Amino acid sequence: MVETGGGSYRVLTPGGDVEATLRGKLKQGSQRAALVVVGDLVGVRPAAEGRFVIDEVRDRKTVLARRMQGGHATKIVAANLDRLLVVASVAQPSPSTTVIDRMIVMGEAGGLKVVLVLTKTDLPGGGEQAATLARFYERAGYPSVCVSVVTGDGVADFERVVGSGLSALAGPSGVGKSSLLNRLDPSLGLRTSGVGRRSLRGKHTTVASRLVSLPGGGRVADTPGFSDVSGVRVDPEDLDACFADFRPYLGQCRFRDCRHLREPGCAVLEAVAEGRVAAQRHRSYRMILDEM
Ligand SMILES: Nc1nc2c(ncn2[C@@H]2O[C@H](COP(=O)(O)OP(=O)(O)OP(=O)(O)O)[C@@H](O)[C@H]2O)c(=O)[nH]1
Ligand SMILES: [Mg+2]
Ligand SMILES: [Zn+2]
Repeated sequence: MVETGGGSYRVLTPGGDVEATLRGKLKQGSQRAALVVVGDLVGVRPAAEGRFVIDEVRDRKTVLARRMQGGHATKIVAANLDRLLVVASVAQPSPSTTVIDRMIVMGEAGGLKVVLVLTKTDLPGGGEQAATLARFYERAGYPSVCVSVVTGDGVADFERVVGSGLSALAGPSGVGKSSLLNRLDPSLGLRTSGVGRRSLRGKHTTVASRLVSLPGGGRVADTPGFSDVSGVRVDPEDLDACFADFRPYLGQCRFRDCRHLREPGCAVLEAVAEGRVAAQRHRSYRMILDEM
């Protein structure tokens, strides 16, 4: 399923795109907010008057989910994604490792590969800033691409990263997510911030979720509600495994239920003390754990 909005779903079939609705029974059978999401593998059957209905949803390989604002309910945003592209700009807005780390956890928790996309390298000092961040996250176990849609630097690298499978872009407002997609396919004409943007504040510019097929291959989910990264959805005991740089040490702590906060004999804390794990990454871990 590649696009939803207003109760209608666009489904890619071997014979082309079809518009479909959910079969009433299937729709009512679940209490979940989103029964069918972008990326879902669905079965469609022709119905009366040339219409189609979705009558089957396959098990999901991965899910990208976020917590609803102010509540404990979670919302699945997309399914079966292969990777999450965590987008941060070197400036305007300045990058925050805390925000980046939260988004990484969101991807890890859903079983996605995570790739960092560092944008606006054309801005003064941007190249060095991007290289520093790339090195930092490389050490933590995450690859990155540095890109500028102004100079075109790194655009080919980005295109290679998204060139196969299903990806989603996550990142705060204004980091250049839509600009990147427009650069790969100018015919998309996605709205980018600038003229008229202010007046749209508070509303969702994108009301529907959709998967964009790129000319160079691959599909990218352009889903609303991704700027809000406060809603990490993961069980507290699984949070440590969402930090790639902690993983080599998990299971080596003295206590089996070690939270890696101040426990004696903690292998993660030891790695932090010895500089094998960045202190900043551990701070992000503690912050996210504190909020749970
Ligand atoms: N200098 C520079 N500016 C850029 C670059 N990419 C995007 N911008 C600018 O950054 C602003 C925000 O870009 P968008 O593509 O709208 O950002 P977005 O991440 O889609 O933002 P939301 O849709 O609000 O989440 C626009 O004014 C772009 O022109 C870049 O590589 N270099
Ligand atoms: Mg955008
Ligand atoms: Zn520990």
